[in-house]
Amino acid sequence: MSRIVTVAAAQMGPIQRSETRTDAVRRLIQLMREAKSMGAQVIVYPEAALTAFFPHWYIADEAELDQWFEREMPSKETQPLFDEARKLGIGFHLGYCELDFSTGRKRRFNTAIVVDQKGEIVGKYRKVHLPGYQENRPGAPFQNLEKRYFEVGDLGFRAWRAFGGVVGTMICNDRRWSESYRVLGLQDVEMIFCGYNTPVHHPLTPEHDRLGQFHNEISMQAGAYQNATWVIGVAKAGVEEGVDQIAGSVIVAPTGEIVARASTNQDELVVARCDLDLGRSYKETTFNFAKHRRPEHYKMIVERTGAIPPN
Ligand code: CDV
Repeated sequence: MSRIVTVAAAQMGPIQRSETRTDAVRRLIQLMREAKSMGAQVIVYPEAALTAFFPHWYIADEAELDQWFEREMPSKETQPLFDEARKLGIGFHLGYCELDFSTGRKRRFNTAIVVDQKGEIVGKYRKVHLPGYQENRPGAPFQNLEKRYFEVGDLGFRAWRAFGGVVGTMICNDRRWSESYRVLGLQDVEMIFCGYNTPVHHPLTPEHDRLGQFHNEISMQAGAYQNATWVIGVAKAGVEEGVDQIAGSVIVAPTGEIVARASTNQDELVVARCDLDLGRSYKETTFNFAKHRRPEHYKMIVERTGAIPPN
């Protein structure tokens, strides 16, 4: 018997600086209601879905910086999203920026949570591959200060049981690194949620600009195929605070094929019926890790060739 999960990738148009959390949550609820009416069991929102992507500008004042982060989840402003999910019986994935005090010191993370159809948080992930740099670069058309504003995630790539299958998350730049998928693949993941904020223009490497959409798709298609998993890639798109961001949200099957794709750079739902068993034949044959992926072979190659083993 097949296990079908109907998924809505909720691409968002820009969120401007002046928009409040309440404004953003109102938009998210609107998308959630539409997704439900289209039969979705889970809706996937992008990275940092509650605010403008503030790493694109320099914030010197610590108190001002902290205002872009959530101290609790759910909070007064985000509780209505959880309530609506419970009422509609729909799960969701939400990216947001997290202020954490659990270790006795202030830490900031770029975070995503998975919430089930009862409105309960079943999984939390903190972004590992932080792009950009730490120091402000005056004169740049926009900044990329994720390394300044966030710590490297400390929760690892984890998969959880939800929606009748095994789901995992990664965030934006993580999707370009094969190990993000493989660590989830080794946990038998069946569906990966990935939100992104990706500028069209790369100030340091403008020669990459024309390839933005190609690199977006090739990364997620390869990750999906090589780990026999669905990948749901969801953009925050359009011109946000002067930064044009790619759109192109996609739903990628375990075959590596794109089965649905956004056609605008605005709020838009991309919906697909995803059979979680579609990856099974790949997991049992070509990508049967237990059968074909033998760490002792890597060791032998290192010994024979004198290659430097990884740390
Ligand atoms: N938010 C991101 O992680 N963005 C990066 C950009 C800066 C290249 C990305 O990989 O899409």
